[in-house]
Amino acid sequence: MAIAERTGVNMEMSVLTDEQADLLNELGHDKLAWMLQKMCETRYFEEKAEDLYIRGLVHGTMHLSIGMEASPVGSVAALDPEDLIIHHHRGHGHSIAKGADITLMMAEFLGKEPGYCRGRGGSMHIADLPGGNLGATGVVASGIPTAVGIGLALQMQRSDQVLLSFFGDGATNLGEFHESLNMASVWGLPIVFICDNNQYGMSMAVQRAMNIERISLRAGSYGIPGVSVDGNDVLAVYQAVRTAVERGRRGDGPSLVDNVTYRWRGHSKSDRNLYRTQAEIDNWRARCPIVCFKEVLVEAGVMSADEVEAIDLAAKATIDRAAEEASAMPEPDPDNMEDEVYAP
Ligand SMILES: Cc1ncc(C[n+]2csc(CCOP(=O)(O)OP(=O)(O)O)c2C)c(N)n1
Ligand SMILES: [Mg+2]
Repeated sequence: MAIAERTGVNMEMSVLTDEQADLLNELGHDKLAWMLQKMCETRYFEEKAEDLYIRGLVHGTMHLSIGMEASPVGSVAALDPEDLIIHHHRGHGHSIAKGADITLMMAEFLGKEPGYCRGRGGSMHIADLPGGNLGATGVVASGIPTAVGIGLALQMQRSDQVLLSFFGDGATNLGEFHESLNMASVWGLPIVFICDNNQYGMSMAVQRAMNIERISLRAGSYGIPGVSVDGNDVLAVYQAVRTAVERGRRGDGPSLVDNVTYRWRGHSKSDRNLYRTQAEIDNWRARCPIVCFKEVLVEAGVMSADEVEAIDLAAKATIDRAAEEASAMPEPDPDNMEDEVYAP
């Protein structure tokens, strides 16, 4: 089945529209270069993490977002630096886009003492409070009510900050999602609820778990705007999230943005991909968000093909260097390894 027919979202990205051209002008060269850099860093970070895992250097599991990079990067690109994010178990791209130190992320991954959570949290718990990244939990949907609490605090403080609350498609079937959107709507909180819709919750296809065509339709129940966009098109994501961020900053309340995308890898490291076909995976791999963005940038004359590849190579070098530095960092000491694991 064609992707557009299956998802109800127009995903033709090959021709540069007038709207895309205006958006490219508005964003400008440096911001677009930053977006490409963050997408490439996310891709290479996860490829490196997977490699380290296969070599037995990472303990526990991990959830890779390879193929989904446009969703976190396009979303965070719509924020001002002082704005906030709270994300979920598939959150490497969110952390990288929000400016996390990649060496410290890699150190956390490898269980090293200088890591973001002193090596005690691992892949799912990369938080960077000074950078406005309020972290994630592995409990599906539990970040969404937390976002409502943060949004309420921002409102009570009369802050100009906006919060992005990220979650997966599966999370939108939990009660927390519905209660949170209702409460955020009633209170008019400055939150953008963003679904990184990779179309599966573990092995459950999104269409089998709901009887509506698009997740964004759920916004109607709570009287807030909802939109589903091509989540492999970083410009489309940026545009939708920017509109929602502006609404939040004006004090007009929350919105829901559904970024329809796809994860190329399995759910986590124990996945055997028995619930989907190779043809389906190949179909989405052919629409790589990074390749598509590079094509748009070159086609629009924003950058030469050489510049695009230089950004890609620099991102790869950043990740290789981060992995090397993190590998040499010390592990927690047996005497202190329970620090910060239990509440005092
Ligand atoms: C409350 C809760 N139920 C079940 C799980 C097990 N679990 C971990 S990830 C996941 C799928 C979540 O799907 P989705 O929200 O679409 O996020 P994705 O993994 O696709 O990024 C499940 C069921 C959990 N961690 N927490
Ligand atoms: Mg999912």
